[in-house]
Amino acid sequence: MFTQYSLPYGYGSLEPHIDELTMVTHYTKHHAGYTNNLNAAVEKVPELSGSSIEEILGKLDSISDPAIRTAIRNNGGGYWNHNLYFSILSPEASPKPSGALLGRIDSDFGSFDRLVEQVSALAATRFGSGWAWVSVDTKGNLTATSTPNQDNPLMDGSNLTPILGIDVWEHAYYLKYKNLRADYIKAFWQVVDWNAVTQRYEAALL
Ligand code: MN3
Repeated sequence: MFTQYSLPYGYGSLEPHIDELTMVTHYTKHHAGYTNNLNAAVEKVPELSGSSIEEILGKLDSISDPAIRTAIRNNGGGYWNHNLYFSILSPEASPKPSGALLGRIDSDFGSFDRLVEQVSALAATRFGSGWAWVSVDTKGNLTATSTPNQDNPLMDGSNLTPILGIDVWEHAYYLKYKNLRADYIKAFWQVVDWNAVTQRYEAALL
């Protein structure tokens, strides 16, 4: 049984950057739905029992039934992606990254501001629904990419592990920002918990 990440902050605590109704709907409807649908689909594939979600997303091709494979891709992606998204947000003002992560950002992007620019551009130009990511490879190199739907870099055999993700599905911002996705992207950076991102960066290198 896969369970949703438990929010350590209130639904309204990211206001005014991310509004309460969006958070309630996003977490209790969308994320809960992906989680329930993932569990229902995985139950139909005995070979997957005991596998972690990361293992499952890394071997989608091993699922022979195409309908179940699609259900696990979409809902397993939705489950994992939102666990990441909600866990790297925080109402507390968080200092920008420092230490080894900042060094990597400087060498791979040029500067922290350049990272924000590049990821924002990927998020803004993702056509339709999807995500923009900052991922780390097994050597600690950082890369910014974007994927459609609920896909993520764990699915593509690239050895990239996302440590930050921006959800640019309309359900993530439309109640407050309507068609102004760029405004939501700017607001997103105001509530990123860089301590959580740093922990994910360090964990990926272990
Ligand atoms: Mn979403």
